[in-house]
Amino acid sequence: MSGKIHGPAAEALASLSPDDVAFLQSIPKAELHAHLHGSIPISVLQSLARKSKTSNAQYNDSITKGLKILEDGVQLEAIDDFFGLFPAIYSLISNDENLATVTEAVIETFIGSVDGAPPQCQYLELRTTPRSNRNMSRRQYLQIVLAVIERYPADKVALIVSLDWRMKPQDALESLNAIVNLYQEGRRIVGVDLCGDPQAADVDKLLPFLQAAQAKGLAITVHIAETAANPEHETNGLLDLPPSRLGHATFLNDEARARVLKEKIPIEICLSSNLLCKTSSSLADHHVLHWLKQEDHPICICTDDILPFRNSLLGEYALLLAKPPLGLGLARSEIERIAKQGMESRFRPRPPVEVVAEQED
Ligand code: 6MZ
Repeated sequence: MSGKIHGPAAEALASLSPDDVAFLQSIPKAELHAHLHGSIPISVLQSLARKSKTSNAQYNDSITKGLKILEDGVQLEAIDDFFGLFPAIYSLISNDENLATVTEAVIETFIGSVDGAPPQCQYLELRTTPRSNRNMSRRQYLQIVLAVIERYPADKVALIVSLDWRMKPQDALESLNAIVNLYQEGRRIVGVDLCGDPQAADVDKLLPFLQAAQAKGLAITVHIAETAANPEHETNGLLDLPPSRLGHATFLNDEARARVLKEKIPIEICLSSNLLCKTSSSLADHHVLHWLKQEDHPICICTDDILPFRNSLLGEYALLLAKPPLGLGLARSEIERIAKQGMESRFRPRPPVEVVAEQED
């Protein structure tokens, strides 16, 4: 099944000359904001669906319907519609074998050479939310994902673990314990994220878990001000952490923007995602333009969810280079600078907290 990209990124890419495409392929890039279950190649999901259809009594029409929407490319009225796409995906990936299969497929999509093309990026920080089900605990979920990630060199792939706004405190605690224990065992977790449906946001509920992870030495990135409805006190509470990076940051007010600028917090920019979820009305209105006007404020260009958005990291960079209105028409030197900022915004693996042995006299 076709892995071709669609939407604004595809249009921007198609408008470039072969020399421009070769230029974009040649610059070292980091993908720092990609959700595992949102990044599964459609062909892999379809193959899991075929397997499940013949062997799994729980296969149902809503999965077929969900897959069809993903195959055709999503048409969203608003970001609220986006989160309803995931139950069909999750229902196909509830055992260790399928979870390992999709993890490998996503890593290969980003850092492997697909159809002979150069890799999308040189470094991938993949993020996922640990989910428990009758087949696995949250810790086991993370162990399966980490086992695949750790087959690759440490300078190529690392894991960010997401907490979800919809988690109950008990679920967040279970996730936190699994994250911290695995991190202290030296597993390749570099950071913790906060994501999920912004409508379910409750900063007071989840902030203590982020603070606890941070106190153990983990870097924090948060989906912040993703919609106009995210309240000021939530944004301020998250900025108080302070996070090491911000996801989206679409609706920061002037005060918050000034703080982010002063603290030089890198922003993960997901152009296609914002356009398709309609949190940005056009590229000409996109908040990336604000950050590009600031003196060297670090941003990184990311895909978010290539499965529903049918984009690619190369396509996201094409949105920077293509001439308006298809792209922002930035100079090559500026795009090189942005890509370098992305590489510099990586979370470095930190040494796990040492257990100090008692000295013998
Ligand atoms: C907020 C998002 C997201 O974690 O199950 N997710 N959360 N905003 C977004 N931008 C539009 N895109 C994805 O990957 C899928 C999960 O990531 C979060 C959602 O909670 C989604 O269920 P994992 O691997």
